[in-house]
Amino acid sequence: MTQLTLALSKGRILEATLPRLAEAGITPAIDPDQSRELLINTSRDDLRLLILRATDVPTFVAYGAADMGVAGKDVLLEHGGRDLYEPLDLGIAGCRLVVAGLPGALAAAERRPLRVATKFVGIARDYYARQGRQIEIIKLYGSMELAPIVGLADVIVDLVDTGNTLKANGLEAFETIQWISARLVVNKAAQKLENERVRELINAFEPDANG
Ligand code: PRT
Ligand code: MG
Repeated sequence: MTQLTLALSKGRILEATLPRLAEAGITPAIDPDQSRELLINTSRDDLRLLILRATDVPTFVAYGAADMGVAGKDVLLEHGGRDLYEPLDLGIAGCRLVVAGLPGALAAAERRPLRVATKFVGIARDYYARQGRQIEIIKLYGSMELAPIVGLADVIVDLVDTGNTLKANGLEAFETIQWISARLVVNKAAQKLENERVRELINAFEPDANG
């Protein structure tokens, strides 16, 4: 029997996903957090895990290099979600995508294009295009919170959970673009060709399915 491959990322997604899998009787052969191995077998002979960078999960699943994956809705929106089914909202790793900045930042930029620093370039462009607001995007890969403080941007588009990071940097959230949670995604071909096993795994992920 061919193995099904489930793509996960270290950090929040793995932390929230492993307990779900454990409830369904699926445990990794080695602890992904303690290991540098990126391909990990599980207690089920027909299922293995791929440990990826969070932003790469939809790419591996879309190309069929993984049959299924768990990724944040933010990552899926930014990827575009083509060639992916999204059958299940896992309700884990929850947060909000927000526009944030120093107090008064929006008013200060009212008469010119808004300078937006973010790693979510696609999401930010869509959001402001829908409002007909002119913007200038500054693509960053991390530490977005710094951008308004050092005058690199008027606002950031970033994820917020507790709000502690914004607060610690003197920023406030102005607008919520979208509520975010982690989703199970499935490769379209795998959904057809491996329908039974894929459905079984989707069921295993449903919180109520395991009693
Ligand atoms: O970290 P890396 O660059 O490798 O990749 P990644 O940031 O994409 O991965 P990871 O594991 O950090 O996040 C995976 C997914 O978790 C994201 O795609 C989101 O869907 C989800 N998630 C949930 C979050 C948060 N909550 C969150 N708080 N992702 C990031 N954050 C950041 C936030 O931007 C802030 O900088 O965590 C920091 C703390 O947030 P506060 O508001 O609690 O202070
Ligand atoms: Mg991170």
